[in-house]
Amino acid sequence: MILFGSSVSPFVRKVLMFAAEKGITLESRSMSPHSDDPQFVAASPFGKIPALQDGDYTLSDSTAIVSYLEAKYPATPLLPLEAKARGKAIWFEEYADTVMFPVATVIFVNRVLLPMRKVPGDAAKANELVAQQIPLLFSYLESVMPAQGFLVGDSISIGDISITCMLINLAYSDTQIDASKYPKLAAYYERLSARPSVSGLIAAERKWLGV
Ligand SMILES: N[C@@H](CCC(=O)N[C@@H](CS)C(=O)NCC(=O)O)C(=O)O
Repeated sequence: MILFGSSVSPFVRKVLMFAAEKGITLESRSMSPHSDDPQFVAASPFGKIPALQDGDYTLSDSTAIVSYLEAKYPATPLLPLEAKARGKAIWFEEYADTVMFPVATVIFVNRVLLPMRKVPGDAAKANELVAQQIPLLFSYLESVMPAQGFLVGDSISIGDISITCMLINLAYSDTQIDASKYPKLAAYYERLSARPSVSGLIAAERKWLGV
């Protein structure tokens, strides 16, 4: 199975971490959005990353891809089987993808990605989001965070993976979690980002991004 997309995208990293937690081997093929690579174009009709190719089957969108992988490899479930737990895990995935991402991506692009490409970023816009939006995002997470373990149940789920992958992009963007204000969130991020399923990616991405 080939996964197209650069892992500095939190959506691509989500799929790579998900696969690693399940022990699934994916061939990770680094790809920018809107690449004209014919295999990628066939897998991603709107040019977004990630996209998957599994033989003659193709799929775009991280949520669709992890759902496919979960159904194909049901061992070590990362989408909880119990109804209430499943609902909460998907909520945290959606919170990461639709509430955190619009904020995190503007900060990441302006503080890290554009400067890496020698294009000036809008530092004022990033600073404004860090000052005004990040406290709202982190306060909510702190309010739902357990002192130990995971967001839902006794084991890691798609909710943890999605939230962690979004926090990683914020960490690259000099948006650290202040442990004096958000102690449970800070400890959670330390635990989750140290997992072997993602720690190697973080080291490689930091090197590539120069952060
Ligand atoms: N909902 C999609 C979002 C994917 C997405 O927006 N990826 C970004 C990179 S982080 C992208 O490809 N952007 C290019 C574009 O939106 O045209 C998913 O979960 O995969």
